[in-house]
Amino acid sequence: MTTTKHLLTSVEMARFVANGFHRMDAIVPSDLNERALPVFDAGHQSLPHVDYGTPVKRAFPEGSISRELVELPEVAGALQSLIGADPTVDHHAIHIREPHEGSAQPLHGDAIIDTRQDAFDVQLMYYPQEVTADMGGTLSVPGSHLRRTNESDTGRYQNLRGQTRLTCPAGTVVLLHHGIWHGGRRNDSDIRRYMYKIRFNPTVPQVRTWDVSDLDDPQVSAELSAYHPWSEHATSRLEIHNRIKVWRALTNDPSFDIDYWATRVANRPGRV
Ligand SMILES: O=C(O)CCC(=O)C(=O)O
Repeated sequence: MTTTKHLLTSVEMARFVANGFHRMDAIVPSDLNERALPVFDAGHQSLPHVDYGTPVKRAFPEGSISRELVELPEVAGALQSLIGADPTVDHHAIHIREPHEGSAQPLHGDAIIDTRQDAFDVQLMYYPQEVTADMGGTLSVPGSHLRRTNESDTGRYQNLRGQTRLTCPAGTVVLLHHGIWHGGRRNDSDIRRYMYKIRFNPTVPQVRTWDVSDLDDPQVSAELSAYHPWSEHATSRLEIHNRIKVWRALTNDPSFDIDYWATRVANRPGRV
């Protein structure tokens, strides 16, 4: 991943920290989408086996769909911004929602409780075909990623205010924080729906890995202060507090704050 041309801005990074995802519609060229469809149709065995923690270039040979996907300038730039240079591949998989399959996947996060506040994995989701409302697009809950849960503990929630069910044009890529609550919806259409997921682990500190020239833009704090409708107004402050901690880590600025919240609760006069 060599590009520096398509790095995210600080405002976009702050939006990711608040929402837990970065969406890029129709950025994959149609010839790559067309090549991907029969490969994905053949299922998981059509993917090369990748050991946990394999560097991207070793995991995905030159000319492979995966390599071309991650080297698209918009994808490479967004990945570099979110996870830093030279991430490793944790795992990759093809997710298929069968036509009229009759059930949805329960809401879940792809991890046991993960308490990291100064690092996160990025999950890439790639949709090679148009996903319409009845095709069981991926449901996700914006802003849920910093609410620590244990894998499928959220499975009993059927619907949450503010959830989004993905519909998108062919060639859409979404990059997600590993903690986001999500699940494949029921496919009520006649069409098989494909999603290819790659999980990346950082190998460098995730500090100022994006285009920081707008770091002082007041819109950064505005993005980090977003409220999501799934939690009460007061509880939403906990998420903003969590985001302040993530932003401090990402910018290596322990003094960053919004409305003095983190400074106030860390105040211990006289203690080292
Ligand atoms: O099929 C989908 O849309 C989501 C599947 C998924 O992300 C999962 O199984 O963890």
